[in-house]
Amino acid sequence: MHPKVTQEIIDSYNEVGVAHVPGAFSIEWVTGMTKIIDEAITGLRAGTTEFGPHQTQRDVEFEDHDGYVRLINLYNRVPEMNALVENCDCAEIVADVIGSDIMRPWMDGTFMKEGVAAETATPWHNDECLFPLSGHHSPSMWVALTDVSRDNAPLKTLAGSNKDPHRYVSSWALDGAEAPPNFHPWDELLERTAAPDADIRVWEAKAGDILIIHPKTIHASLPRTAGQSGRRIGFSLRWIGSDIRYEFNPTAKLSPFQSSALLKEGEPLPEEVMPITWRRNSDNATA
Ligand SMILES: O=C(O)CCC(=O)C(=O)O
Repeated sequence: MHPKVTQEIIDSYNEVGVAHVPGAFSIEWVTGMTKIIDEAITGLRAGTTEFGPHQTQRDVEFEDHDGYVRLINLYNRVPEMNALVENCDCAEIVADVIGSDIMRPWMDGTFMKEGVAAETATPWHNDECLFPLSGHHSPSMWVALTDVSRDNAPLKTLAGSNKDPHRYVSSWALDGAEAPPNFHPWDELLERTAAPDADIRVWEAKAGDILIIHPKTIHASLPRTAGQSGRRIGFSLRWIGSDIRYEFNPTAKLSPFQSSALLKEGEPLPEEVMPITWRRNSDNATA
């Protein structure tokens, strides 16, 4: 087992749907990742950087308003970002927490918050509802790239939602798609988070900490209310582990790839488009 992973951390993942691994990344790593993200955002804001369509990778999405930057799918377009992740031991940390024997990085999101507008809050959702996948090994590895105190837009989660037997029809679902019978309405998800007895946990973090979030865990963020200048940056990388299979989801907008031609129902995702970057072996065995 990786030395930063304890049984208590694994139990937290299984019980409440989030594992907090303090100090998973060094400050040098955090500084390097922040620089890459800053360069991309500066270029996108100035119009000097463009990420055009890609043969296999999904489009880069960039939203920038009300003090909230949402930048999706940068990971596979920026080799330096890829190298930073591959040359550290985060895949092993996540694998040990979720109990996977292989790991493949999938899609990423950067969530940067500046100012104190109410819009700096991320709305309640879970990630799984948009995935055309079955299995549990598709967590988010959310990295705090700044300190994230209570007034700096920490993540909040509905404890235990990771154990939901059902899925939800996302508010971003494809229009008009007929959901399978085990999908529940989105309003139910929102009602659960607003219930007086909802077990809501708030996850403050230090720069370099990671939160490993189960794909079913219902989560959101508080708004940024910090009086000081500065910002809050979370970088979230979704991983695919051993138990994930392709499962057609008529409501899903998120294909793992730009083209679905290579995906086969009930089968693991093909390695030629989503390589396995970490495997359990005798050096990193969990026993
Ligand atoms: O950092 C945030 O505010 C949102 C992160 C998030 O919702 C996610 O990674 O799915």
